[in-house]
Amino acid sequence: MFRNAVVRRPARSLVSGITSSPHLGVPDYETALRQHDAYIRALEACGVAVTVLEALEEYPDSCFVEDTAVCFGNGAVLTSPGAPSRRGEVEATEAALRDFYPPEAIRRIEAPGTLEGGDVLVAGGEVFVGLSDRTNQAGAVRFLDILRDWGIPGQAVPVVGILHLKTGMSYLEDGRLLVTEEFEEYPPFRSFDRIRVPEREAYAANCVWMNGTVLVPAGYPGVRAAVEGLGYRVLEVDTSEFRKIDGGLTCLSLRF
Ligand code: CIR
Repeated sequence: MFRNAVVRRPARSLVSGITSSPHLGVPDYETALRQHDAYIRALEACGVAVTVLEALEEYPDSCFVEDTAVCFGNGAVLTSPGAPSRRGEVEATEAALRDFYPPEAIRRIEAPGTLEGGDVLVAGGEVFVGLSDRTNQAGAVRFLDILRDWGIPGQAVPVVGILHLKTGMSYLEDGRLLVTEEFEEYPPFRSFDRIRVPEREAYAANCVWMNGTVLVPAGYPGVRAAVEGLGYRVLEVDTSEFRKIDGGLTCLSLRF
C-alpha cells in the first residue's frame, strides 16, 4: 500500500522541457496545469496524501519529480540525473523528503554515477534498474549497493531505444507486468505474467498502480480494456501536454 505521493507543479518553463518528440508540439502550460490538478485528484482518490511542491521555473522538467529520487517505506535514494539540465532538481527534492525520512535514511547517488528514477522498477520484492542514456553502470552499481544494505534484491538490465525502463513497462502488482512488445520476451522479466500493450498504444505502457486502482493515460482504449479486464479499477488521466516532453504518468510523482 502507498500512503504518500509527492508531486511538483509544472513550471511555465516546461515549454522548454527536453523532448525526443518535437513533432507533437509545445506543451500548453494552462492545459498542463489542469492535467496536473486531475492527476493529483486521481492520486487522492486512491487514498494517498499528496504533497504538492512549488514549481521550479529554472528547471523545465522539474514536474517529473520521479526522476530525482527513489522512495521506499523506510528510506529514500536521491538520484544523480543523467540529463545535465536536471541535476539541480535533486536538492529541492531532498528538502521535501526531509519531512518524511530521518537524515540517516536518505542516501544518494554521486557523480560520475548517474541514475534517474524513471529507470527504477520496483516489482514486488525485487528492483530492476535500467541502464539507459540517463542511468550509467556506476549509478546502478551504487544504487544496488544501497539496496543491498537495506536487504532489497535488485539487478541492472540494459534499456535501448527508449528514455527510461518504465517508459516501456509498469508493474501492476500480483506478479503482473504491463509491457511493450520489445519487453515481452526479455529474459529478466520472464517470471512475470506479461500483459503486452498494443503497439500503437506503447505510450500507455507507463501506468501507475495505486492501492488497487490503476491510473491509465487517457486515450488508450486497448490498454484501458486490458487493465480493466484484469479486474482493476481504472482512472484515466490526460497527460497529453506531458507526453510532448516525453513525460508519462509515473514520472509525475514519488510514491511511497
Ligand atoms: C526528460 O527528458 O527528462 C523529461 N522531458 C521527461 C522525463 C520523464 N521521466 C520519466 O519518465 N520518469
